[in-house]
Amino acid sequence: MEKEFVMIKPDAVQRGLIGTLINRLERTGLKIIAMKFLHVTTDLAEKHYEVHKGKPFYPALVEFITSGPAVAMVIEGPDAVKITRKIVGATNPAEAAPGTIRGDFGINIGRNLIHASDSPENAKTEIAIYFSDDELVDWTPTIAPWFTE
Ligand code: IDP
Ligand code: MG
Repeated sequence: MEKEFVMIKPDAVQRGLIGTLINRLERTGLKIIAMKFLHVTTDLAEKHYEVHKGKPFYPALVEFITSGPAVAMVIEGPDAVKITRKIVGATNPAEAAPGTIRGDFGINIGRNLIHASDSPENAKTEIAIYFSDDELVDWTPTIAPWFTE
C-alpha cells in the first residue's frame, strides 16, 4: 500500500474548504491514516519545501504556508500518490483541469489550496517531517472490498 502526504494549505483553511477538500480525497476510497490541524512553523516549512530553496517564489511560499493554520494528512491506498495528484490538479490553477481541486477552487499559483507529495519517496520524507510513526493509524474500513478487488 502506498502512502501520500497531503496538506490543506492556509488559504483553503481560511476559506472554509477543509471539509470540501477532504471529501474529494476521501470519496475515492483512499484511506485517511493520519490527520492534524496545525500552524506550520518556519522550521517545518523550510524542511517541507527544501527542494525549492533558492527559487524566486521560495520566500513567499514559506511565508504563505506559515501564515495561518493548515491541515496535514496521510492517506493510503493503491497508487495513492498518482490518484491524489490527479485530484489535486496542475500546480497553476489556470492550467488545472476542471474537476480538480485547483481547477475548481483556485485562480492563482501562490494560492493553490493544497499540497500533495509528487512521489512515494518524497511522501515518505514529508510524512516524517509532520508525523511520528505512532501517529499513523493502522485500520481497515469495513467497506474496503467494495473499493479494491
Ligand atoms: P506542486 O505543489 O504542484 O507539487 P511545486 O512545483 O512542488 O508544485 O511547487 C510547490 C508550491 O510552490 C506550489 O504548490 C505553489 O504553491 C508554489 N509555486 C510553485 N511555482 C510557483 C511560481 O512560479 N510562483 C509562485 N508560487 C509557486
Ligand atoms: Mg511539489
